Amino acid sequence: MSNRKTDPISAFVDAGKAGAYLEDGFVHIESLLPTGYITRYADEITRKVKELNTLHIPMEERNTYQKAFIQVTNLWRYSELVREFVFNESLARAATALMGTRGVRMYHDQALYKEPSGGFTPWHADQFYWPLASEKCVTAWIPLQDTPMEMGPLAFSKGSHRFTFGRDLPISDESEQQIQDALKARGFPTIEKPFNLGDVSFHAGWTFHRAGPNTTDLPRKVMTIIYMDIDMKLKQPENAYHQADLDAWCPGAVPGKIIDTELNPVLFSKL
Ligand SMILES: O=C(O)CCC(=O)C(=O)O
Repeated sequence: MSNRKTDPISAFVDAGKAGAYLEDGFVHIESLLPTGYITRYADEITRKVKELNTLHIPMEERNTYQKAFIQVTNLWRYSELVREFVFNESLARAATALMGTRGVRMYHDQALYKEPSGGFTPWHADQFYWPLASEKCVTAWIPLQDTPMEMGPLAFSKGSHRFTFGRDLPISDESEQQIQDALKARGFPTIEKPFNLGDVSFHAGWTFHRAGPNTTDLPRKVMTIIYMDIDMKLKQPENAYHQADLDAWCPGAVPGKIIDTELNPVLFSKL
């Protein structure tokens, strides 16, 4: 990870592959992180997910969103080891290169564990939830094990970050159906393939994505890091989700001003 000239992230950034991300709205990079690097942190992430999870109702009593995954957020605040993983400077540099910004800040992190028999993740675009003034925000999706099709790897609608239909739909059965139909009608291809341990994808805030169910008897463990432009400004909240996100991820931030609270440290800066 430390050898800038030869590590895969530098190779990726230096090869100028950001163009594919900007064009497609996502990029799946194979073998971006050494497998040993991920396994060093995976058990601690899982420990924290078990400790902090508040969703304890049986699968059959859950709604579609709850069936999709256990969601535990901002783990970096609860574990020094997870903080080290989430603050990985090389990953933040890759996010910076993809978005073409002068650096990135933390928006938040979240673990998304799709349990055995966990349901599908409906089509949605994350930025519907986020009170962010520009589209320069990106999620790194990092599986903590090999993720074959039966486990529900993340799937992307290629080029859909420019498609405005469905941007007002929260994750739900309605978003799954309506967005699916609209993307199909407009001919956006769905790109869905397994992830090997070490693969990382990055998707933009407005890119539509989903995941299939987990039909295996093992949990699909995934850690995500959500980066935003170092100069990202807060947008005036337009819905209850925006307000909830503002309260959770950047309390005290002011509409029209750069988001710079203690929960939004700079993770990489070119300066
Ligand atoms: O992991 C999943 O099933 C969904 C992930 C997702 O929606 C995201 O990372 O934005």
